[in-house]
Amino acid sequence: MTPRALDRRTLARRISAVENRLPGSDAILREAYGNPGSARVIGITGPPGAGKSTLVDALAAAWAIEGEAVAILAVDPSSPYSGGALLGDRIRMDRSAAYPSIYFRSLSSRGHIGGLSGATADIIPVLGNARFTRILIETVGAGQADVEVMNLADCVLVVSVPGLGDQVQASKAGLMEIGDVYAVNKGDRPAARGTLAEIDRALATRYMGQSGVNQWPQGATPASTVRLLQGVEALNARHGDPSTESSTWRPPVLETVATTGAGTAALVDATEAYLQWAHSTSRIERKRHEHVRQQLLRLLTARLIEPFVSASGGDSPLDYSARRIAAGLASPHEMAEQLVAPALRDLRLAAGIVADLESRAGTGGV
Ligand SMILES: Nc1nc2c(ncn2[C@@H]2O[C@H](COP(=O)(O)OP(=O)(O)OP(=O)(O)O)[C@@H](O)[C@H]2O)c(=O)[nH]1
Ligand SMILES: [Mg+2]
Repeated sequence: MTPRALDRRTLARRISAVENRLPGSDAILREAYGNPGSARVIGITGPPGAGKSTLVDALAAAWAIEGEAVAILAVDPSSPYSGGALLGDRIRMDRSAAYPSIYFRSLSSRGHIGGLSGATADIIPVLGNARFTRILIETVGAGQADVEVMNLADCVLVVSVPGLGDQVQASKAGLMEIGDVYAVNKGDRPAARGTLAEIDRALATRYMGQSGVNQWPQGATPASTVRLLQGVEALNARHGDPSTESSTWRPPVLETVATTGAGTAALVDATEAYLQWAHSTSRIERKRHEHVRQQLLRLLTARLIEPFVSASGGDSPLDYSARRIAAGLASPHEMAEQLVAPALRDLRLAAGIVADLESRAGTGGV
């Protein structure tokens, strides 16, 4: 299925409007959030040069052949000056370029109040609303912005490569916590098997005695891999706690050669299996609700704090208050109370706010 009668130019204009909060973007978002379609979001992350773009290209083509309408979002958290890298991505997208149902878009703007992840969060429903069924998001596996973007995905695919060495892999421990499916790319290199076994062992340590709903085989558990498994809570949040939940997903580890496409069919299957499971256990639904809550919280925080930090001419209320604290006139706690008390009164930020919103909705106010 090709996207709804929304031509590429209209879609690009909508995304730019949302990305940069241009006039009209709220109308676009209202429609998109209310009618987000049935898209599944797949995040692809991993170290620089692992072959993520090549793999995304192969995966997009594989999904397109199966009749999916695929959107690719290349997100660059590192800097807005990355024209070179993104141009490189375009050049490597030569397989997917053959399919009219594949749409490519890069994103490096910081014009959005929620930063890169805020912009990505808004663009996902816009793509879903345009009837894309698979949205692939590529980021470079480095830093908090990357993790935030990956949090928006229904399924996170971590791409690793042979030969990075135990040290480097360990320093990328963050990546070992966020994957739903692991791919060891560059399987044509001799060291690929070793890397695959290492990741598998690391996961086996975590899932000891638990086969997982998908029954992936487990290996031994050498102590050296334990350090890869810090941040147990983050892992549990994604996969369910193996010790308490009756239904657990044990992330599979697969070998690929992105340049030839070898292993990509199995990777598509594993991803689809995860998505099926996450849907059937309502994880996708719960996570999406949580995303919107988090986004609202970010926007509320930014809006409510703004009057305190902005200064028209002289001191901001925050600077003024800091000076009063330094002069011994109030404790920080007392100062915060004083600052917020009138705002709370005015905004009626108390019980009853939902009733107020509902009554306004009833009269067409919201
Ligand atoms: N030998 C081999 N080379 C590969 C494979 N997959 C990708 N490459 C090559 O690895 C290089 C990097 O590939 P990219 O797809 O740009 O990797 P990336 O992870 O997107 O890179 P960044 O976005 O810059 O982090 C390119 O020269 C690819 O042709 C593979 O399976 N085997
Ligand atoms: Mg890339």
